[in-house]
Amino acid sequence: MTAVSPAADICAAVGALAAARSVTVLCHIQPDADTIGSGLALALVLHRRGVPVCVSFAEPAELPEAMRSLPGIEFLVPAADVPREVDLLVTVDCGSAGRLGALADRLPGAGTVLVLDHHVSNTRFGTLNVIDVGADSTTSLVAGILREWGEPIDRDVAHCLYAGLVTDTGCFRWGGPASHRLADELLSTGIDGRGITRALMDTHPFAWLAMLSRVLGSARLAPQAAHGSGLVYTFVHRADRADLGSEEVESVIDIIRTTGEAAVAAVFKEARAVAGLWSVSLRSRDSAVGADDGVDVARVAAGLGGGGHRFAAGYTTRGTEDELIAALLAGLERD
Ligand SMILES: [Mn+2]
Repeated sequence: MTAVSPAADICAAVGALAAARSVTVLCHIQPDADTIGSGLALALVLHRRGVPVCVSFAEPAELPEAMRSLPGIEFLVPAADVPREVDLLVTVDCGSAGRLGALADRLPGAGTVLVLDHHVSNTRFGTLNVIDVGADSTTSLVAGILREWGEPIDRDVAHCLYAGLVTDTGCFRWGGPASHRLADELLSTGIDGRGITRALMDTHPFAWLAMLSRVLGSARLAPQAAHGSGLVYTFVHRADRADLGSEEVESVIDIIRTTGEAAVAAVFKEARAVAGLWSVSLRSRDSAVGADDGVDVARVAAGLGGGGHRFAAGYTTRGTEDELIAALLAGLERD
């Protein structure tokens, strides 16, 4: 986790942004507040400079409810409306072109592709790649670019950046000193940090409780998995998620991963529209804070066709429950 992006990369990114005559910003599929916050912050700044800009993501069709109060939402366009050709295409928080979903087909029509990301598994699919694996969020990286660019972080931009920061640090549970300094800078613009956190992380519909009771009640513990470190896992079936948004489904891993008897946690989430298609969230943690012995789930996920960070990663797969769990157990044994 060293390889902090050289300052030269940041300068090149600033050069590309400052020179662009038109910009498309693409966020990853199943967007979270880090990718959307990064995209909207860039859009707000580019618009302020008079540059035509749009922001989009391939799926789902609608932005999750929790993110609809973010400033700059007016720059979001449906995937079908994203221009085929653009001067500069920026991807935010996407570890690979696959994370763009159907919008990956816009890459060839761009004069320059600028990849801004903090995933260790990033495939560097851009013309310019600014990958800072030391950044706790992509919005932190965007903040660094704005600083270098000399573009002020006003209240609306700060709101977007804070949204990604608070989400990707788990409400600052695993935020480093730089994240706390950035939070100080952003909150000093007068944004309502408490309100932003409440909207993004602390609000769920009543139906969430029933889903949780089914999904948590059927969780399994495999103490021998991952060379004896232990695995806890559960499945969220299509029927479980019927009336719920993706943010409710994504919240399950944050409860599962607190299990003390397991160093690795997994949540298998069946696609809403396709039976037997699963996206899998993986989390790991050290045996004690600072022990630095946690399983590298980015490597495990990469072996199964996905990617991510050392302690948080994911992949997409197909199969029966038995097949899914067998493949994951084998992947954990290999690591
Ligand atoms: Mn992120």
